[in-house]
Amino acid sequence: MSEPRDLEQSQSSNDDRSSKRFVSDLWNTATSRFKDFNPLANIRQTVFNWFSVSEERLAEILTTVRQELPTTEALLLGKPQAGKSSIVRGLTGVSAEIIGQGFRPHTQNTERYAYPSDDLPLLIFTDTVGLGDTRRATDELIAELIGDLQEKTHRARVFVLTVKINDFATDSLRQIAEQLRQKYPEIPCLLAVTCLHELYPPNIDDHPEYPPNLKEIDRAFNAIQQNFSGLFDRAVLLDFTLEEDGYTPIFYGLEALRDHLAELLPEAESRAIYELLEDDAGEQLGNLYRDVGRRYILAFSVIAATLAAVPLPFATMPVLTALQVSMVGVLGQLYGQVLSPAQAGGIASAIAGGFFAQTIGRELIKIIPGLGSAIAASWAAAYTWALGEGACVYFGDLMGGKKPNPEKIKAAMKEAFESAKKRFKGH
Ligand SMILES: Nc1nc2c(ncn2[C@@H]2O[C@H](COP(=O)(O)OP(=O)(O)OP(=O)(O)O)[C@@H](O)[C@H]2O)c(=O)[nH]1
Ligand SMILES: [Mg+2]
Repeated sequence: MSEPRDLEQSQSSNDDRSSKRFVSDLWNTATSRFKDFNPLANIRQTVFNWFSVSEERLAEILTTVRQELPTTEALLLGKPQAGKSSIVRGLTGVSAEIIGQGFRPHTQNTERYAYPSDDLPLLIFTDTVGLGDTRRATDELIAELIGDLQEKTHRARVFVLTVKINDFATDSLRQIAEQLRQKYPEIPCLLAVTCLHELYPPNIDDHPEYPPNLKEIDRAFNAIQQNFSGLFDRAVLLDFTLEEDGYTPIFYGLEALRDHLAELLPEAESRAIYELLEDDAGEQLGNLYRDVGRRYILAFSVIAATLAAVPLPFATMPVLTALQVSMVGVLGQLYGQVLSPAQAGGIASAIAGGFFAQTIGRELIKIIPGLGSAIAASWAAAYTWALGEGACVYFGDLMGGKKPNPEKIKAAMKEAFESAKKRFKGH
């Protein structure tokens, strides 16, 4: 056992060692932090965040939009006994009770079936009453259907137009499909052709590999597509039978049906999302992009003012124009549009319209020593700002899937120009 002094000594040497370790740890962390402390990187990150739309915010808005988006709906349409309920059964697994006997109309009222379950309704299948059913006037059914469709639910929808492969008495159904297509061009339509085995040659008593490669089927399928041309976006061959019918698989073509729906639904949903974006969500998203856009516009406007302050008339015009065109290019990129300088130039002159003419006039002011340049500078800045705002409206419409509205752009430019002129006048 060492002497008390040693202990103290060892204690103090321990303290010494641990404080040394503490200091060296502190030093290492500080140096490593300092090594990591890269003010340039932070500035770069800050500037990057400043000039880019925050993904989190974007995701937040889109998530709320998605949450607001009611469940997507697939509406089954077709004549009685065409196989509508069989498709619903094939996709949702509901019992065969909903299926008819094959000769008299079965479904009496519109029924909705949630898929995969009522508590998690990712998709709603709306099974309708057969159109052209003598008992209930088709017009009444159409009115009911349109009534449902008119409900402003922002619901994404897909029509599933069901036609038996050997049914060519489909004039009234085609008229109804035309009516719906006209009224709801945004709702995609899947043409489902059913009961294939009714056209199988006698030597075939079960389903061939899918898709069937039989001329009888091809001929009829092409004729039906011809008959409904322009009224559907995709077509699929199906044969959904009951267990007791003895065909395998029972749901022949189910995968193909799912694939087509899977391709059409996002389109329907994205359209529904766009519709939703018409409302406040669209406003929020628009503002999110607009706010970031304005940071670019400010930078470009300040540069434009500096350029325009050069007291040599017309000297700066080409540079100013080039600057404004690259601003439009950068804003395009922000909104997800990759543009060549020529395209950006085209857009700049398209949305600027009359403003350019005025530019010329302003340049002449430069002749007035001292004063000219100041006016030209604030004018150039204000004009660049207005052009930027106009470009944001233009690209915002494109991003919203809408055709850019020239009046809206001009109004936005005018308003922006007036307020920017005031803002830049002080400078
Ligand atoms: N073989 C075959 N039979 C089918 C097919 N689709 C439906 N069926 C049969 O045709 C009959 C009518 O089918 P449903 O699904 O009830 O037809 P629906 O269009 O809902 O008829 P309604 O409710 O009356 O409008 C039933 O006996 C089905 O088994 C199919 O693709 N192939
Ligand atoms: Mg039915």
